[in-house]
Amino acid sequence: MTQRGSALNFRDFVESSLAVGDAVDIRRPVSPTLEVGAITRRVYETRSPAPLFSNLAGAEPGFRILGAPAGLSGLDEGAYGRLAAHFGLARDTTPRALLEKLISAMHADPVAPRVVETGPCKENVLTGDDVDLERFPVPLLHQQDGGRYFGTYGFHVVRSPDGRWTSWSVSRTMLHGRTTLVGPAMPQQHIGMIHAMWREKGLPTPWAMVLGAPPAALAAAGMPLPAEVNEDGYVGALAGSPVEVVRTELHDLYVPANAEIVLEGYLSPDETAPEGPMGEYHGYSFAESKQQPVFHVEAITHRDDPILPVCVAGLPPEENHTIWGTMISAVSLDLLRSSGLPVDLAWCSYEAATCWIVVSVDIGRLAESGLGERELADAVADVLFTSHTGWLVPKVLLVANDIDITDINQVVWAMATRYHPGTGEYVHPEAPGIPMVPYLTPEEVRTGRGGKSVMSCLLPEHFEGVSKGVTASFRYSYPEEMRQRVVENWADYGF
Ligand SMILES: Cc1cc2nc3c(=O)[nH]c(=O)nc-3n(C[C@H](O)[C@H](O)[C@H](O)COP(=O)(O)O)c2cc1C
Ligand SMILES: [Mn+2]
Repeated sequence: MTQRGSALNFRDFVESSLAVGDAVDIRRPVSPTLEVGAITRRVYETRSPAPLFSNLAGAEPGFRILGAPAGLSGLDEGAYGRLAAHFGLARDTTPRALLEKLISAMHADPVAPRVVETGPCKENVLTGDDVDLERFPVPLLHQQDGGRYFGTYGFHVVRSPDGRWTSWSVSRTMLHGRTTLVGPAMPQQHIGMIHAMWREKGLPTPWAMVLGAPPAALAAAGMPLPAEVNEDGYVGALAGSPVEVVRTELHDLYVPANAEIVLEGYLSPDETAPEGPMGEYHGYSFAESKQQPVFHVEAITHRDDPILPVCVAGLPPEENHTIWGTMISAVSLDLLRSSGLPVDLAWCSYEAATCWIVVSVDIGRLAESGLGERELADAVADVLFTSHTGWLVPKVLLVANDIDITDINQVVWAMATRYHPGTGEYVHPEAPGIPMVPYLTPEEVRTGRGGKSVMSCLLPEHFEGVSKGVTASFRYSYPEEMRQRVVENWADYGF
């Protein structure tokens, strides 16, 4: 028996999504070459149920792909259903409740994984000459892509040479050959740090990649927790029970026992190959490929009828926004709160492609703090732009807490009516940041610094704890009884 439930078992997550109508089992033949990508793209853009491709043209019978595993939902329960199911939460969970859940697990004691003898991921074990990544239906996701992508919704498992730090992290991998993959391992990311530790010893980095992982584990692996924090212990705290793991075939590394597919091998100390281009999280595909490290696969284990989950990155909303963005929001909110700033909520608007984070400021506490605008903006920059999470997001928007920052319409309204040109922006040319942001100059990309700012949509009176204007809206412009009457009679009016 393996552990069950949508947080800790990917197969259960798929089943429950099918059961509530937030996934569709597609039985007609679909080609992994662009058709899977095109359907999944349209699913994101129309908030349709996640496509489970059960009949892949040219693939071994039984091999399947799930697209848009955390795309937004069009169901009545709300947009965040598939995301909430990653954590075993009700599908109508609000973003605020989701963030609070993620934060409370950060403050709980880690729950270390439980090692079990075996599990479904060992149903098929391929070693030696049987190792062939091309046996799987590896999809070509966009016509601009430089290759087929195996790992778009899986995580790397690596461990520091002293054994103290196990890192689970999401990062893409492109098919390079029958037994090789290529993908980024940036030095600022934890896989890059651990890779550097092994390289210093002149050794390859023992490595595994997990696909079709327990959804809570995938999300934690896409979360910028601080260095030296083991994501596996965080998953246990988040899910309320330890993740069951099994030893890999080749190394002393451990992977979730019920994972769909596990690749094992090593990350070469110095070998690189061209990777990309790929449609990316910011919504663009740029023409160039880049030299990236090569991953050698020496063993593959997989479940019977394995399901490969796929993120077709690009224009929001896809998992770089719904998962990565949400996990960044949680870590950032926790940091801002812990530093004592009068912060209500933090949210990477999915529509902003993880290129900005909106921070709502409790104006009552702001007034008590006595902070002025520059002091507040600088304090927020100090906290975020020096952190692992803040490295990822170049722009911070400050708004008063009358705005629901999870509603993009309200954020746009605040930006348009409150941000003051010329005086409302505090730029940080020295702040380090992810070099993938599209508008960075070549110099900023080269130095890894700049292109970052805090933009204030706070008005002078917010620093006194008051709002001058009253929002002219259904909510604020009518007495309670009138609103109730209108709501009760809505159908009778003829709507
Ligand atoms: C679907 C998805 C795809 C991602 N792709 C990449 C990627 O290709 N490269 C990368 O550095 N980070 C990528 N990330 C973000 C990292 O997973 C995230 O920054 C995480 O914090 C990295 O782990 P670490 O903090 O342990 O280094 C992706 C996240 C998600 C959810
Ligand atoms: Mn980490």
